[in-house]
Amino acid sequence: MNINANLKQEDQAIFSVINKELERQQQHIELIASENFVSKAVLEAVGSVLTNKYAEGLPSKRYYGGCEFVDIAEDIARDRAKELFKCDHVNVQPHSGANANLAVFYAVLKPGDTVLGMSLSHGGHLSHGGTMNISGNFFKPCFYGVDPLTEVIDYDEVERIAIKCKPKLIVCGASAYPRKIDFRRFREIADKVGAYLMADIAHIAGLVVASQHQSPVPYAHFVTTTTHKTLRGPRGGMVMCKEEFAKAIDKAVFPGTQGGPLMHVIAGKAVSFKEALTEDFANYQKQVVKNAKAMADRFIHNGIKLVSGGTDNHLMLLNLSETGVNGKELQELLGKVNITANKNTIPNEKLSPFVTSGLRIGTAAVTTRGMKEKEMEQIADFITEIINDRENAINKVLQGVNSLVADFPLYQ
Ligand code: DSN
Repeated sequence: MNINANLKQEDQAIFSVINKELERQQQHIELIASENFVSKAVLEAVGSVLTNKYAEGLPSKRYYGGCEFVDIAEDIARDRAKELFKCDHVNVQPHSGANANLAVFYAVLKPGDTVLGMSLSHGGHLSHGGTMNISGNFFKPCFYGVDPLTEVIDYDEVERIAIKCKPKLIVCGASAYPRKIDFRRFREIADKVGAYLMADIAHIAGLVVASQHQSPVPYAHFVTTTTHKTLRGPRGGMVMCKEEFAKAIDKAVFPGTQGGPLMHVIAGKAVSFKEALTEDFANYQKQVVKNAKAMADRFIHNGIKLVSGGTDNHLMLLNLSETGVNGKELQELLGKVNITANKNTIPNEKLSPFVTSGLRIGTAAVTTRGMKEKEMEQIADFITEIINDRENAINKVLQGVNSLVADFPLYQ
């Protein structure tokens, strides 16, 4: 079955969008820290007939007939996830990371209970108690951030805040934090105040699998993740937990916060977990971290300030406050030279979240394309030239980007 041929015939508009997006992905340098490129095998699983199937419930305990094959897919996904993360229990049904987080909140909290999470402007995520999100509206949020001088988490300060606000749940994990997170220390703090600990490893899941970051699994009561960032699977989420919370988590996902699971996506998750169990994947993650370090070093060499002075993981945050260009302007200028990144708030941000003084950069996607340290330096130089010379640098940098991406084909 040639899906694209049918799509072309039936819906020229969407066929054209998909082809243009493919071209964009091929021709741009993708630096959004939460994005990656899945394998063709994952694409095929997600684009499969499994999308036709309703399967509310869990394998062998469904509310629909005809689930004998999707049951196998979900069991494979669960077994592989358990092998990858060495967790007691996993639910692979959450449609997204935010849904995975919501399921944990629903499993252990009552409306009005206090949650301590990392502040959004210091790198946290809106589903960790953000006041514009259900997590901060139905629950009472309090926040920790980074130390104003070092720009890294000060665990003693987190402990002081936890003692003061007495949370029932502490959330660790971040969307824009370039340093390692000490999950063991977070568990000590949680134990001290009698709180549950949830680690959201959406960004660093691939690094955790490849031992490039401490695993939270031995320490956190709940571990949530997306499957599409460094883990390089299809867009989706999952929750891991200790055996004692297995039933509560499964119930919180369905029927608590979701209806039918997306079985085509669960099959895609299973395929990506198989890939993540390989030596190649571990080497890929090592290269992601080496690439981030090489790029960060080059920015520093070029005189660009980085939040916390560098990176330990797959991402870095440029502090643009002394450059004369803000995050929004830089994101737009980079768009003109086919470099995709996102503006981001930095600790103690003075500008609005729509403008920002920062740019977040990640190396997961460019590493999937096969780029290494040399290319990271080249990309840091492209971005530095744009920061320094703005519109005047566009023609030259665009030529450099075109020639770089031509050497690293994608989906060909
Ligand atoms: N939106 C994701 C990110 O870009 O980090 C987090 O959900």
